[in-house]
Amino acid sequence: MRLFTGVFLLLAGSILFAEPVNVIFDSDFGPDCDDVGALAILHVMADKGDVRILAMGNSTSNQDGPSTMDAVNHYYKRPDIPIGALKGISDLWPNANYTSQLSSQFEQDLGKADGVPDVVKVYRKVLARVPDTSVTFITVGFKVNVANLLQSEPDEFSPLNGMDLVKKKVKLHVDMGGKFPGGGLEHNFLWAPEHTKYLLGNWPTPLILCGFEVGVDIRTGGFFLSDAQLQQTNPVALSYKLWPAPSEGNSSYDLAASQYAVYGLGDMFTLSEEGCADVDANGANSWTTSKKCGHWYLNLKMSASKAGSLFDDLMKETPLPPEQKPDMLNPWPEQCLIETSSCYLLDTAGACQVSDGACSATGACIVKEGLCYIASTDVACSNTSGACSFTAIQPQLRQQGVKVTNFSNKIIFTYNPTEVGPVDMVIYDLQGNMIKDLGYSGTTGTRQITWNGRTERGTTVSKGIYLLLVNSKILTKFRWM
Ligand SMILES: [Ca+2]
Repeated sequence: MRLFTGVFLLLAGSILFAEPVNVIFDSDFGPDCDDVGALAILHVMADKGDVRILAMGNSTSNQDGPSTMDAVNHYYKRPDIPIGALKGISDLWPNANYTSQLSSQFEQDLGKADGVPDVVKVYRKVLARVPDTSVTFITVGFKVNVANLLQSEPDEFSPLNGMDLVKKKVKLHVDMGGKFPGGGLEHNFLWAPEHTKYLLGNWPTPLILCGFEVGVDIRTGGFFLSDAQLQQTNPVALSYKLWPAPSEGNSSYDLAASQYAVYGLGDMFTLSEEGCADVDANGANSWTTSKKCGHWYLNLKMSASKAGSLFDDLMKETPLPPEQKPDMLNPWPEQCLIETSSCYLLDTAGACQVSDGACSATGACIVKEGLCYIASTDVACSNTSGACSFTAIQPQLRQQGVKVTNFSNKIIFTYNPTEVGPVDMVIYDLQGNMIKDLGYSGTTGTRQITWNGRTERGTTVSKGIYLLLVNSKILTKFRWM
């Protein structure tokens, strides 16, 4: 059984959030129009200052899915929200009734999904720069993206793998899928069932499941169907027309999940006791209360008609102009840039950790004349004043790093191995030619190794970029001046 500190506080109803809830919205644009409705109400909640939409991704293979999201974001005057596309799978609901028309009729600037960034990269980049345990994931489609995120490797955005990055940055996952408590086949779980199983078996934060039964009778968007004028100006209205939603309104599975993610239980939901959801090879789900694995499911407490009216009221709101939007002030400004002589490079992509005593950060960086410049977009800053406050360095990563100090006629590498034994330390040029063997054998502890810029034969190297391999891993890339 996994233990979650403070989980009961987290799950308690009627929480008044002083700060907007930071969400990443993962959705299957195409198979239903309630995804469009869910994104619409999230935008309206953002206009009220209750949520901040950090990023979103599409979990279908639909080429127009991401740009349809972008069209909705443009309509709500948040055209710059990062959007990612599913990569590597071409047959997961590639067709839909509304995406192609919305994408062509309304303003968007993404184009086809093939040209849209990989959703896993988009999520990793955003997660790397936000404060710890500050993000709520909303997954209202297939589970491919979140499962792939969990299994992602360290990259230019974070030295953490996907599991550790999610553990560090995400506080809660609200997932629309499955049927509870009886179980059965449900759309979001049964497509790509192996990804569903991976998510349910491995997600490291509390997972709140909003099952089929919660939203099926909450009917919304019926008012869009008879308003031809609105369908010309509002992509949400047109999606309900083209889907087509039934005249009594469309089921609101994804709107219900989004409502919970932002407002908690409120007077709309109650929560099951903790249990464990699973799926079989066909994606049919089951629910076991005797096992505790950090899963809970929602029950609809309010009448479906009242919930539907509340959602319809949100979808009828006119988008606020940008200057009136309370969420538009970026709480993690990109102008944060620190210059420091203490630079611990982790890989050739430039991921590094830096510290100047007051601040520290992890992210992509550039080494120039012995100083380390960290790319601002990868820094977690907790205020808007321009002063940076960074997440703490992880000591074990720092210990394994190499410090580079560059002088005019020599370079000093400071290495702090965590294990006793030989240290292979070799300099290569970018063509892969070995330049100098600096290896040594010794105990743990800080060791400084000086290189005078000469090859094994004693000739001076030309100016340029070189690589330092330590124990078969490229630990730093540096410039001989
Ligand atoms: Ca959906």
